[in-house]
Amino acid sequence: QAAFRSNLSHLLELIGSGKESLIFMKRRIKQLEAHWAPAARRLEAKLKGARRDQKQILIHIGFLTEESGDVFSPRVLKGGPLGEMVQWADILAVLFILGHNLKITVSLKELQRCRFRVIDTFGTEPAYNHEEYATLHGYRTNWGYWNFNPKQFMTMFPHTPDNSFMGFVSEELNSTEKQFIKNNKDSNMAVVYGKEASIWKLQGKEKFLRILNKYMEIHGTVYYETQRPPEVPAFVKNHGLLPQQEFQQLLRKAKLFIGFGFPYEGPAPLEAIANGCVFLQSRFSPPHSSLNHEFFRGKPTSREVFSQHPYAENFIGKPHVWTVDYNNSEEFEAAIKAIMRIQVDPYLPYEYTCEGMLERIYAYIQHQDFCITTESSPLVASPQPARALSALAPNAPHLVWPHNASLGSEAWPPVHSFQGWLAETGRTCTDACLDRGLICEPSFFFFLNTQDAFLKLNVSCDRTESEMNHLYPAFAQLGRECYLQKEPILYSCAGSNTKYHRLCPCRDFQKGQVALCQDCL
Ligand code: U2F
Repeated sequence: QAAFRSNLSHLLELIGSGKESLIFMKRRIKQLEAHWAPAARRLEAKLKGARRDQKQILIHIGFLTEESGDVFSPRVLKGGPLGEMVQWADILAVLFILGHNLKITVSLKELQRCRFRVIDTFGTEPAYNHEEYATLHGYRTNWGYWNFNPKQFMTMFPHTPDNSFMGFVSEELNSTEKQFIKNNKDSNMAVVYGKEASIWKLQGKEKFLRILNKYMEIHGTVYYETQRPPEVPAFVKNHGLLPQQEFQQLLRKAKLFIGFGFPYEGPAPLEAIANGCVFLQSRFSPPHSSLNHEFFRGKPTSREVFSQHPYAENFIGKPHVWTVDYNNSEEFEAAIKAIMRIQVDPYLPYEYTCEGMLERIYAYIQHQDFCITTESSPLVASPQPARALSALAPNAPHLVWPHNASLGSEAWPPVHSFQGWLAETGRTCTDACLDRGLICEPSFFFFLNTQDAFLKLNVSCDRTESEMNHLYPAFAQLGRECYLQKEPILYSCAGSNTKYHRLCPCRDFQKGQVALCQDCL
């Protein structure tokens, strides 16, 4: 039986020391200890004494091993990426607080065969995960092709629902702190996102920096070596790389946190928004992806990134997040002026609070089981057609689980959260579900991969084939052909083709906790 823990000293001992990266992680864990404890108490109360087994968990911090070259540790104090360490520190804290038995290794020699969960910042889409398919169809990269259940990959943001969203946390403020911050904002102060001097070399930034400087004092936290002058324009007040705690203090004063387009999808914008800043970022047109951008090249995803921080844009949005075209000076200037006039409250999505992360990881440990497949679960009913209430397609048929059906299984997520929809051509299942206020749920593809499902969705097929294709099950209007999926680990929320209407499994989700359905705890 696992028991919640509130004192993290033993965890700090387990982590060991020596590397700058480990020191950074330990400092973060210590700083957040006071935030984790009340969050754990709230979750414990919510779970009402539900039995939880204590797991033996081997945590292998692969990117910090000597065998992998450990490019991160030497750059911790030099403006290199910290996002990964933020996340690992929080994962360690969560697993320890939930009461599991941890062994932590940073050496390949200590890695053992076990039931894997892979911490995978940007995600791995199913087409890249299936070795044979990836090799045959040009999806083979340096990563991926491990033939895992795609839910075994755990990401930093909810990128593709094919993977599990792991996340990290940001400090949550109480109402007194929020009020204090609001009263003490300096509406002329902007902080630039980025710790490495290279971001100041990004093309075209002079124009918008000049505009910004007309209205605001610009601050930076860019690393520099004392013997060399900082490589930032003279009008920028550069504080140098700050310890996390001091960086938060700076954000508390600032009105604006401004991104220059890099780094992609890091923790800092969430921290800025949590501290009452507005985050201003550039729209990418055309979108960046592994097809056209060096940073994403070779990453096992085809995801198109439409701004520096898509999560901030899509899950938070205005008034906290403004995404504008930086090449359009008028649009940029109008945004700055508007931002200076508005008052915004500090905001942190629930899934990035300590309680939200504890709750999500608790649910994964309790319910995710990669040793059984949906195919073998003893379900005794099938989804039924229903009339849609969706504003998108008021009369479109879709599938739901009949309420009174006896299910004979403890499927997770529970099957009554399922809805099956036929997507418009060229639409991914991720988007088709979002269009209907739902989230794609790959474990439910199984219900749609039958001739009966096509029929119930009012699709009449002249011919049906079963093939390996990450877009299947799908329907091609031309030739009225229906395609079934032959390989279950290829089921994919990601991916589209103008030729196909994809059959999409969706589910409901909790507001602020997209990883969990309404009844998922
Ligand atoms: C992301 O990594 P980064 O490290 O570039 O991400 P940031 O958003 O800059 O934030 C990482 C942490 O750095 C901290 C801040 C954040 O929690 O509190 N920090 C700091 O301690 N001192 C400072 O002066 C400024 C910030 C992403 F997370 C990675 O996955 C990617 O590999 C990388 C490249 O896209 O971007």
